[in-house]
Amino acid sequence: MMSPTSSADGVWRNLRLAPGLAVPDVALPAGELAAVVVQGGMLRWVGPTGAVPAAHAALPQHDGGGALATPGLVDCHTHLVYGGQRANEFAMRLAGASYEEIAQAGGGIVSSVNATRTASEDALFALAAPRLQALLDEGVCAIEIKSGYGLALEHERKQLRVARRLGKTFGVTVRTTFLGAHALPPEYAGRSQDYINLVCQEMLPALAAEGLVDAVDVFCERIAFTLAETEQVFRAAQQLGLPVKLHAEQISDMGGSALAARYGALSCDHIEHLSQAGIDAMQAAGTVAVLLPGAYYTLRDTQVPPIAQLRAAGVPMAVSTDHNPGTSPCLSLLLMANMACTLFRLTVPEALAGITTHAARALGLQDSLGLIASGRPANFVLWPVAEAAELAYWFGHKPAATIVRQGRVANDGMGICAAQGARHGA
Ligand code: DI6
Ligand code: FE
Repeated sequence: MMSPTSSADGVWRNLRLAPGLAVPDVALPAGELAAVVVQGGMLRWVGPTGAVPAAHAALPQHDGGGALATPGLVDCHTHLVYGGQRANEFAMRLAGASYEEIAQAGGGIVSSVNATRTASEDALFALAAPRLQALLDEGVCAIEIKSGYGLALEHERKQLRVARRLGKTFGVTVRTTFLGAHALPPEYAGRSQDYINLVCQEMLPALAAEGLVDAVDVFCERIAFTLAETEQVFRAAQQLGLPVKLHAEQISDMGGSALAARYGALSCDHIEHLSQAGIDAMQAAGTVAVLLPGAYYTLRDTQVPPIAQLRAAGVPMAVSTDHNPGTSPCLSLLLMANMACTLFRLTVPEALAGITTHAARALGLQDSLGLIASGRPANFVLWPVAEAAELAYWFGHKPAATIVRQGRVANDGMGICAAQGARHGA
């Protein structure tokens, strides 16, 4: 399943650093091509190709030939592990049903819950692996994966264990998020408070103790959980020292973002109906706004998130696939960058920061991912494009990129290593 990889250690010369996504150690004169030095899987030096320190001369040398270099992409909001698929709901929506109507009729999230509960851990892994591979092939180096289709301890555990196993098997950074409060499981119908008690008192503490939880999320919405229930989950997370994030203001303005900000949330996600008070609270807390144009597109939403206000307030904006079987069966982060520009009117630099720097911040990984800078693990992508805007401009196209992930050449689509015949460790 997996392609063999080789060490990326070496001097990668003649690159164009994507504007705003790199921090050189030595300033780059305008128009000069850059080099990055990788040693021991880490970025050791970033600067002009003509100024690479002599100490690195013995490393393998790779000629990037003027390729554009970006940090490895970060997909900061996915529901990648689940059983089944929901093409039938796609057809129902085409026939006029709304997402809320489908959910209320017993479809929606609950149908994925049934398919996930009946699948074994191995089966879930086998289903998720090609989805992950598709994202990785486009340059993703780190991904968040949520639970939330198990809604019972053993099944949430199964999802989170698969997420961890995906990270180890594929050599990719995986951050797990416990989303036990995603939907009310059928066996708790009419007993929302009992289910939230179970989430807070049993499921979350057990899964956290097993090391399966990096963050905690809630679907705060009128078809899901109330503000008070959300806060109860946040308090449980806080007691365990776990950061929170929130599916907020997707369908209505519940005030969830302001609540999440009060708990120092890493991010508030969707936020089509976010108010100015919510924006101000997020700004004050340093919470990232995660934009999910795939769900907006699938649901044919018409309420665009308040981009101009977020921009004016200086709230960092990330962009993610929200990969899930109901509202965003999407496996291209570059397509989401395109849609963030076309549908939400992000600028190209905003969209590219949204799938790198700000996405890393939404995972609390801003010090190690999302920028090309020395002292960080080597995660970068070399693209055969003339200008950075092409990454958001093309759609439905997978550029033949060369991908360095966790210090390994995961993919040499541009043939840079092959062309050099450079020495590589095994
Ligand atoms: N918001 C979403 O976009 C997904 N979950 C959520 O809370 C949709 C999940 C699904 O329909 O299966
Ligand atoms: Fe989601």
